Amino acid sequence: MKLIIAIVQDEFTNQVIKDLMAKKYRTTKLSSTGGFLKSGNTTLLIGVDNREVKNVVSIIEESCKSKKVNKGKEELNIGGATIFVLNMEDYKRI
Ligand code: 2BA
Repeated sequence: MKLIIAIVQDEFTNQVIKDLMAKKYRTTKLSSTGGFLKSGNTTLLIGVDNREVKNVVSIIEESCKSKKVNKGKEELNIGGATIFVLNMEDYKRI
């Protein structure tokens, strides 16, 4: 199994969760803050079978779009989502 950690811009969170739920994927939503911009974002934890990873990543990609923001004189390109896929040693629901 894999644990997908997706850091998503807040404006896309509701749509992503709705789309994941529609496909019966379980997800946990955590409020988080970007270290660089110090503004709110959302971290989603999604545990899935290995074969589901591609599908989950596609669902996230569909709703999350990158955008440009200004920080001082700098223009930053914030990704729609930052995704980590980790091997999960064990998964239990008790
Ligand atoms: P923030 O840390 O607030 O970063 C927001 C955006 O600022 C980044 O977008 C990137 O365009 C820029 N940025 C971040 N650190 C920078 C630096 N040291 N120098 C110049 N520009 C920098 P994204 O890369 O799309 O990241 C969006 C959010 O995803 C981040 O918010 C952070 O919360 C998370 N993130 C991204 N990469 C990560 C990583 N390797 N580990 C943990 N969290 C990460």
